[in-house]
Amino acid sequence: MGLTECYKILSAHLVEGTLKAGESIKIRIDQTLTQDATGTMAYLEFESMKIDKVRNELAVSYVDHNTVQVGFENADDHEYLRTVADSKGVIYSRAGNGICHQVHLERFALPGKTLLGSDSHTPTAGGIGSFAAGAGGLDVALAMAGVPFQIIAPRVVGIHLTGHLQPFVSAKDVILHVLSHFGVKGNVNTVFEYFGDGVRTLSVPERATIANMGAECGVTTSLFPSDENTLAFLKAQGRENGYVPLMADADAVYDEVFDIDLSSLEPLVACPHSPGNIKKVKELEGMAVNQVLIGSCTNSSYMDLKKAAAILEGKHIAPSVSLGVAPGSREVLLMITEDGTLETLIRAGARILESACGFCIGNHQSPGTESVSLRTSNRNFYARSGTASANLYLVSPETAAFSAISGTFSDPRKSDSDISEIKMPERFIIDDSMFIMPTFSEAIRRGPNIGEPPRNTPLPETVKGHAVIKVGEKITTDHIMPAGARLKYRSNIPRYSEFVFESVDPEFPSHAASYRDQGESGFIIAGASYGQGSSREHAAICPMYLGIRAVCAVSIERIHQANLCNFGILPLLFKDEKDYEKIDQGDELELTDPLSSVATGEFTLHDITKDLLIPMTLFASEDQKKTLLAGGKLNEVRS
Ligand code: MIC
Ligand code: SF4
Repeated sequence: MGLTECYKILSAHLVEGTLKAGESIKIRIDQTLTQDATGTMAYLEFESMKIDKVRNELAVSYVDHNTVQVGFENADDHEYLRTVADSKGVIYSRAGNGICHQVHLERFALPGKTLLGSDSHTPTAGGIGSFAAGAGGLDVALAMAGVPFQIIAPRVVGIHLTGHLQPFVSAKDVILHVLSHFGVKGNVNTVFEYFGDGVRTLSVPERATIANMGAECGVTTSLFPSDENTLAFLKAQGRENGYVPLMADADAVYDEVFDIDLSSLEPLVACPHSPGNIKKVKELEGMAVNQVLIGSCTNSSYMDLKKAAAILEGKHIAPSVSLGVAPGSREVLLMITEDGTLETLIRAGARILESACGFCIGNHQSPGTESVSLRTSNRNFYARSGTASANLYLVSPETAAFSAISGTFSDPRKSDSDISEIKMPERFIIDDSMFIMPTFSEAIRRGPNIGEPPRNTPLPETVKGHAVIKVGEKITTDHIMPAGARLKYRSNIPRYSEFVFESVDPEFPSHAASYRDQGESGFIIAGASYGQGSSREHAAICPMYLGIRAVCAVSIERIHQANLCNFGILPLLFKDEKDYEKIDQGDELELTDPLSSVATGEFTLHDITKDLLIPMTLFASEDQKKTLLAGGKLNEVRS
């Protein structure tokens, strides 16, 4: 039986375990990337391992999330990241060089390689044929230390593409269509692998858009074949030496196949407050739009901006609309400057924003009260924009640009512009001067906001306390640990912990801390798909700091589950989902004999208030069980 592309890459990197869907395996990681918001913790953790320099093939540290610099914290973090990169052998991508995933795709990602990044959109590099996964900072730090990465060998869903996209229908519409079918939960330990004739009609940046938002389905990664288009992209980046052809065998068998006829797709939109809430643009036509933002690691490539500019050319945005454009990288910015696209955008009324995450993470450009914001980014979670009452809609650059002109939701197929000639250039402008190569000569500099990552205590004999919070399903890491204005505290756990569950229950930090200070263990009770969204390990570290010892949920997403284990928080699943209903916030809870329960994986949760015994399953691999007993990976690697 032939192999899928996914299993070809995994078997070339397998270090431990059997390559069979559902089995726990360990793989060698070739490349790593970090970004500044998760990177400071990752490098502090790496430093605590007392290793002189990184041991994987390539490690890159990007600065793209916290570039607002209100106050000293961001700049101090950048300086720490620059100096620690220099001393540990990491390439440093300075602020201004662009968004990690866009820049990595342009300058480093290669077919057949494994890439681990401390950001959930690392799978963007699947567009070029890398097996690229997101992880918490500690797992990336370990990969930099040369430690193999543990995953569950995935089931592979083949997404069979035929036909070709119609004018004004875009790669974003492909992934929104995938989201409408697979949804945002229930896809853990799965890889989406694209194949079929339709693949050849998509350029690498278009494939990257599709792979990027596979993260919203919760899959481990998404993969495209490496073919003549991959070679063309690598040539245009002056990197054709790294090309290897790679695809599934003709007789490869997928666990499931989903067919998409690209010719039949039409412009789609993800409606508030979930990327899985999909409608057709034409269903919303006429609805007033207040803000349009084009950018983010999903849709900020050169062709994305060229297409948006072609639609805007000779026109002006509606008076009621604010249009912002953030080129994904300095390369994209140089390209659009040279060929006049930038001027077209400016003349149409666009506000040119920094090549960074910016609006996508709620760092700026918060929309007005109850306003409608159209964005080309990938997440429209509640309150992520910084304005809780705003409604965020995720669309393609074509839909965004065309709607900005009329000030209402508009189907771009009605545009009179011609975008059919916009193709990938044969050569991009290559200027690597914003990468700093390590010299191993700098002393590491730490500002006052930068503190040690806290350690948990080993799992105690008694885990007894209260249900500090009870939340529903699809709780994202943005609900748990807000970003935006709070991002600047990423390197300061005590301060950042004051904002845990800020948009859900602002009293949570004080309640949790007061239980903790009385010597109790805190519990979080949650519905399905807890911890979806980002890789931020702070969504585990900060609750841990506040005394949380167990998350009892209907289901937990992959990266968050790993982060919980890494910091010694027990991820427990209800054996019978209906038991979730029986526990109330504030109930007194105890885990019966936690130490021996870790070994068996079978726990009993005693709801003392209701006098109920609830069976739970520990959601952890054998290695993770050891980590949980030790109270987290930092205790393991330091001992
Ligand atoms: C995101 O898009 O949510 C982020 C911000 O890039 C996160 C990482 C973080 O929280 O720092 C992610 O996707 O992992
Ligand atoms: Fe940055 Fe947004 Fe991409 Fe996250 S999703 S890496 S915040 S651009």
